[in-house]
Amino acid sequence: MENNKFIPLENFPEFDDEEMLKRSDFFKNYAKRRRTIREFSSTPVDKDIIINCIKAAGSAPSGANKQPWHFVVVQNIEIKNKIRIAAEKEEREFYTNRAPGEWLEALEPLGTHSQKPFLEEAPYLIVIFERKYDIDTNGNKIKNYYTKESVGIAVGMLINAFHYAGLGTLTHTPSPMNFLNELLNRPKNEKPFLILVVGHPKKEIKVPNITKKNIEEICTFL
Ligand code: IYR
Repeated sequence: MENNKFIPLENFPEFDDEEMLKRSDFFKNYAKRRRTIREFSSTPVDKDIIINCIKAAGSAPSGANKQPWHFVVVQNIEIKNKIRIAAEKEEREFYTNRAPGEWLEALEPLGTHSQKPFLEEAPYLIVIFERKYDIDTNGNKIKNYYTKESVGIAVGMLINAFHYAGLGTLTHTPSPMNFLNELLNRPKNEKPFLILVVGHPKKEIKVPNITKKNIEEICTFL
């Protein structure tokens, strides 16, 4: 019998060195144009763009290829409103009581606060859930592996996919955010990972005057 456990590597891109250098340079320059957006316009965004980007994220590598993620795409204004109310409740607590002074100081350059109008204004909230374990048809638990790492990689790819498509994103993590399970009707094996707010930036907004570390600071060659 034919062994089809392994198949030929097909359709894998191959470029010469010069082309790879050009492509990596283009990608680096393009990636550096991404900014976290905190003020979104309500301009609609074609749902097929969202689907394409989630399909790209779904191609991410994951522990034992378990793909331990679920993406809930929220467009419905009533659900967005409920998310905003619940998130702002946690955020008010965070900014007034929960966050230590050192944390608030670290956030100061970003100008964040407990009001989160973008949760209603942006056309899409994508709530990403980390599937801590799977459940088979008999209700048995099936182990997943490296779920946090896997979902982190997928979300990184999602952010880049939206950036490549020309959309702005914000990684928003109200803490705690277990209210999202109930609001979005997700099972208990799924843990909210973050909310990715997606849409066009509002016209003429300002963003924090912050910089990224240079290559010497973030990288060591041995
Ligand atoms: N979740 C809060 C606080 C916050 C925390 C970090 I770390 C940030 O990089 C940004 C914000 C909020 O969304 O305001």
